[in-house]
Amino acid sequence: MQVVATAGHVDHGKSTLVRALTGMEPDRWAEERRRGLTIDLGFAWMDLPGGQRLAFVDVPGHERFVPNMLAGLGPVPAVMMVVAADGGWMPQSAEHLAAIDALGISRGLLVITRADLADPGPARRRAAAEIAATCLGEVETVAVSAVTGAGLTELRDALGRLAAGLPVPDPGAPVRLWVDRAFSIKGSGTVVTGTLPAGTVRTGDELLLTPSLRPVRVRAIESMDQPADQVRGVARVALNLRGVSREIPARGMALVQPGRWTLAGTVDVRWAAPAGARGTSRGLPRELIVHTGSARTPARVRLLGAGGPPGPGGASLAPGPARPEADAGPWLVARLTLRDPLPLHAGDRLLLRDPGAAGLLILGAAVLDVAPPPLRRRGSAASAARDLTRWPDPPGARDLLRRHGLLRAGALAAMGVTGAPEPVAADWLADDAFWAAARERLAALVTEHAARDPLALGVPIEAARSALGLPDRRLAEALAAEAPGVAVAGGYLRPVRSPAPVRPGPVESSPAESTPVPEPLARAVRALRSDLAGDAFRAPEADRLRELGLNPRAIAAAARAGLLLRISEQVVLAPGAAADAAIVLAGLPQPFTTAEARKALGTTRRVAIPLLEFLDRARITERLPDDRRRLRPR
Ligand SMILES: Nc1nc2c(ncn2[C@@H]2O[C@H](COP(=O)(O)OP(=O)(O)O)[C@@H](O)[C@H]2O)c(=O)[nH]1
Ligand SMILES: [Mg+2]
Repeated sequence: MQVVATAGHVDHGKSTLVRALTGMEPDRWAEERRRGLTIDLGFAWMDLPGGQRLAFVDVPGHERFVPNMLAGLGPVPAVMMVVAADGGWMPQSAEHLAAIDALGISRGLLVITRADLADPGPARRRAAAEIAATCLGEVETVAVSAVTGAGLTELRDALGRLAAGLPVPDPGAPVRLWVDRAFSIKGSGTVVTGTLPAGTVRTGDELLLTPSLRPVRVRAIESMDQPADQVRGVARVALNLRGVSREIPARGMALVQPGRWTLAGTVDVRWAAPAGARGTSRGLPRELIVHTGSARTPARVRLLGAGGPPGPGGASLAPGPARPEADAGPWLVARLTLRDPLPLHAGDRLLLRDPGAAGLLILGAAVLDVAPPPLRRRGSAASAARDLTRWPDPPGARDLLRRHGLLRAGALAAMGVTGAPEPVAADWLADDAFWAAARERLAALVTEHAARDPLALGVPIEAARSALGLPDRRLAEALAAEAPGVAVAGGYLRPVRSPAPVRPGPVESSPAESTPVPEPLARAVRALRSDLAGDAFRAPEADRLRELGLNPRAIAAAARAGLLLRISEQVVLAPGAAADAAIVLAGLPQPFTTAEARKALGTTRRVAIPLLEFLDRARITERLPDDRRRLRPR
């Protein structure tokens, strides 16, 4: 199935044509039929000669109803431009064509209607020339009369060729259904309709209603009055929803698949400066109406700069702290602050419109960034513009990562770009250059710290994270693992080959590994130490001690010889374990709970509690009245 919207001046015969092709009435309202005037969107469909279904979204031509027209045009892939033979090229012919061009709709055909009333030649030549100058380019043209039926067969064939030539969208694409109608049916609840451009909707699916992101469930689906279990775009669909009260959905809201869209309140966009002053840096209004899909919202406009052309290669730019004085290139980059946030992807098209006093302005802008970083520093607008004028359309993962440095994989996917690299840590993606620079900064941080304070334990990972401005501790860990000359131990970063200084303390003061002990005891101790090698704080269980013949007397002897650290009767660790525990605990936010300590040490309560008490006694840690602990200052 495909969906085509009509376009053209009022009274040029759009609705009559849809009626003649489909046998259905596109003017749904009694008032429309009484006045013979399309006010709102109409919907009808036909079977094409090739067997394909083609649905029409019939739009109003009257200038007062342009917003309704744009709501119908927004999500469709193709248009049928209608010009009356006796009417010729008219203001809304031009306005609708400008909208088609701004939205980037590149498929369509031209129909000269009312051909029984006048020679279609002049209207056809003018319209074809106007259309050729837009992204529609050269289109097939058919002259028809809905009264005599002349040309209708040719038109059906031309529509068949148009539909057959349209790309088949990806059934796995993220679902975004712009609501163009919402109503309630007694007994079944809320129904919304819209043009599904791509992706698949199934009964039972959970979708989010924008802008609230309230979840709703698809109870039933109809497409062209037929019930369906699932429907793939392109299609006209009606969804019966569960989870919404009747008042909630309205035209301009969208149903989106969770996690696959960014609800954007601020977007960076780029457009080609039109001829004439308006829409260029000089004549740009401070506020514009943004149209996309069936939505429209006012937006504040902040011009960032001008330059171009996009893509790799020379972008010359006229930077300006406030507003560039002159256009240095054919491309303008601006930041839009939307009054109502919209579900968007980088690469989406926005129609920017100003029905202002200085004459109608329609611009077609490409969305570059749906979550742009704030422009805080002086000159950051100009440098953003310099960068963004060169971005490809649509932008790719690398462009967004270059700008943001770091992004979560889910956030990047919700921006709608492909080509994401492998994560650097957990679900974090990084720009190569950003990551390399961060690695260098981390190495420098660790070296400087060690030079300043050679006896220190090193830089706690948390401190490194915050010094580098990283949003997640795991990023600091991943960087440390990669950084040249940096070793990680117990939550501290220090230069390689600089051993951790052991805290001097009463318990660790006799590292007398050489004290002779009987060989069977030495063997038992070696076995126990190898148990502890991988998991320093997992003290062996009583069974294991018994198996090794380590009874309390043997343990006491080994501890006296400095071969073991005896924490309690049944808890034995390697010598140095207390110092290592101190290093780990120093990496925790202070003070910490027993549970936090246990987790950080990777051990059980059986070990953690006596170990903490041991550290308290050794005056390494301090127990607070609320049972939490902190490391004592050295
Ligand atoms: N003679 C003639 N009249 C037509 C033809 N198509 C439409 N009309 C008339 O033109 C008027 C406007 O048509 P309508 O479909 O409402 O135009 P729309 O505003 O573009 O939808 C109506 O009175 C139609 O009957 C045609 O091919 N020949
Ligand atoms: Mg009409």
